[in-house]
Amino acid sequence: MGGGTTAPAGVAAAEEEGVAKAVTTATPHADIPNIMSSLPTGPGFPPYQLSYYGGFWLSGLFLKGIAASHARFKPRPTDVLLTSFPKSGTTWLKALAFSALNRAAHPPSSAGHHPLYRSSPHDLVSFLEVSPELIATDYAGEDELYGELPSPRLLASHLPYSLLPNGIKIVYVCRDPKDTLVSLWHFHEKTTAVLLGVPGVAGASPPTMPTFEEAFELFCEGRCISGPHWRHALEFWEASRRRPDQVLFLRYEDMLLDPAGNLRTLAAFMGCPFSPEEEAAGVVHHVVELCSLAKLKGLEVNRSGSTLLGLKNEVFFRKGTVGDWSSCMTPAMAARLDGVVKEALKGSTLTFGPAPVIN
Ligand code: PAP
Repeated sequence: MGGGTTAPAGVAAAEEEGVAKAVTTATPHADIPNIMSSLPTGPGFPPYQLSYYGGFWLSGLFLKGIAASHARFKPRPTDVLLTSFPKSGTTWLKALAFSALNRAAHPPSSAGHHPLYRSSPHDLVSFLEVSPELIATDYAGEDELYGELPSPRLLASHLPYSLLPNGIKIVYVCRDPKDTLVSLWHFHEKTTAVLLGVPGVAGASPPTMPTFEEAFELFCEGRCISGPHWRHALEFWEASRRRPDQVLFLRYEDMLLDPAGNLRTLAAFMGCPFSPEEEAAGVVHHVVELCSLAKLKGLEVNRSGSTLLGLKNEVFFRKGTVGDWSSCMTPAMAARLDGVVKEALKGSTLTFGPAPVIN
């Protein structure tokens, strides 16, 4: 990793230990299951068992998922991995990428016949590191992960860049950390009880949901799932600068401002640019419309169905706006978090929010 990755206050000691423990073996991260119980842990948000590994706070499922994906996932040149810090626009990105990639078989204008009418975006695009199958087998086994999926495969991940298998084309969606935290807060208000029932999520002591103020403090310390947020984003940002053909960096705020433009960029990056004929036929706008928050939120499957880990589909669709942080944070809290981020990103060119305009 490059500049700006200084550990925020409160994690420095744990970082040293956690980084030291991210040892390399023949298969990278193969030793995770053996060292999991000795990794640094402590309070975090959400109140799962979070352990510090490779510079990040990760749940037990994510840790096992790292080991399994390095050992059992065989990247193909046509794979695309949709990546994000949780609550940054993953569901939307999954819907857009799935619809763009599969538009020949499933025209976005086919209304009721499109797979998005029957399945949540999370059921159409699986997470690399967490799946009902992996949980059911407690991540044991040697079968190739997702080997049965036809190419081109579309998968997703909340893992940090440095802990992902190499050789996969990546799309990252980034969101302002203040809005991300508020989204994470609302999501976990609704889902923590269910998620704590999933084997391997809760720690030894009975966890309690923190207040927003407590969650805020933990987030500022980087002690949240996949945190620190800004370190997660920075790794992908730097990778996208080094290898723009391999890593596409999108911003949730830009996607809201210009969904069609960002969809065109996404499709071109995935190797399926929209043709002039498709442009003329309005296909781009059909995809944007189909994947809009209002559309997906209103579909019966997302109002009544449930998905990954038994969560209701509806919990993935809320306001979808910029600046909702002000509903939970005081201006002083916002300034404090902005300050933490600014300090951590010193020396890097990453900023949050819409992409800066370059004259
Ligand atoms: P995940 O990490 O659990 O998959 P993710 O989809 O990344 O969640 O984030 C959810 C956020 O995306 C929610 O934001 P909010 O809480 O601030 O409202 C959700 O409303 C928003 N979202 C979901 N689908 C869409 C969409 N189609 N368009 C825009 N925003 C969306």
